[in-house]
Amino acid sequence: MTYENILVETHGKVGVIRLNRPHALNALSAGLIEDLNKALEAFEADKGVGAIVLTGSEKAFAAGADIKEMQDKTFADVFIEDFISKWENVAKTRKPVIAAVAGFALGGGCELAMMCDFILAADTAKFGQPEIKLGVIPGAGGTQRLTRFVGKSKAMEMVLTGRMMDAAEAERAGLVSRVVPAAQLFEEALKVAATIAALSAAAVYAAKESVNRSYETTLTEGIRFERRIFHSLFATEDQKEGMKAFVEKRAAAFRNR
Ligand code: CO8
Repeated sequence: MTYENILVETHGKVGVIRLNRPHALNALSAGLIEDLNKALEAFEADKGVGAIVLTGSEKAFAAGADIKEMQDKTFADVFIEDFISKWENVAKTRKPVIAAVAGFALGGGCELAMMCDFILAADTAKFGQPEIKLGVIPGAGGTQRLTRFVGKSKAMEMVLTGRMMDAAEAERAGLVSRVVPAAQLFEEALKVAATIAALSAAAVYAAKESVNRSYETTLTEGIRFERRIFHSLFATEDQKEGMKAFVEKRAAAFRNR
């Protein structure tokens, strides 16, 4: 399938989605989000894909929602269409999604990266929530997810002033998992995604669900949830194979599904 606003390819068991509106720094138009949702759905259904990389260009992961498309909308327009509600699909994807961010990740672009399971950043990456400068506030989780990532003080400063954070600051603050030289970003993201895709799919889904649970419940409930999911993995062939392979000092051959 070909798309107008994204490029899609697979590298072994890794699905890659590249945001591709170069004339607008990958601004997130309705068309782009529609393409993104379709591509995610296709990778989610594809048994040959075990992990997904979401990336942009050297200059921009995405410079936010498309301001030109949004500027004339009225309150009734955005309220009735529930503007942005369809933009959350990345966060609902069950397969791991890694954001590989170079250049600008602003507004909805930063929010989109934060919806992924983790962010690998190029040393050129710049993160920000500049919506306040447009007379609005973040609308796709920026006030909520950024605060959970970096804490109240830094999130508040960024959301209130629109200041950008560079890659080094983003790593110090815990927004990104790692920073790599820009020229190595894509290869590194593919490598990490391939590592995940080679593991037991049941264990990978369970791990993702359990870490995400920590955002939505108390510590006691989260630990109980984790323990039960941990127990359930003893029902899989991959648990038998993974532990047997360790004891036999060989690489595990997971079934992956
Ligand atoms: N929307 C539409 N067009 C854009 C956007 C955008 N967000 N960002 C850049 N462009 C366009 C520019 O208009 C320009 O087009 P043209 O050549 O036709 O004039 C082209 O991309 C190149 O941009 P610049 O010339 O401005 O490039 P610079 O290198 O000088 O500056 C910046 C780069 C700093 C990134 C600058 O473009 C900028 O400030 N962009 C806007 C950033 C912004 O405010 N983002 C927040 C948008 S609001 C939002 O995201 C609300 C969240 C909604 C939820 C989203 C859910 C996922």
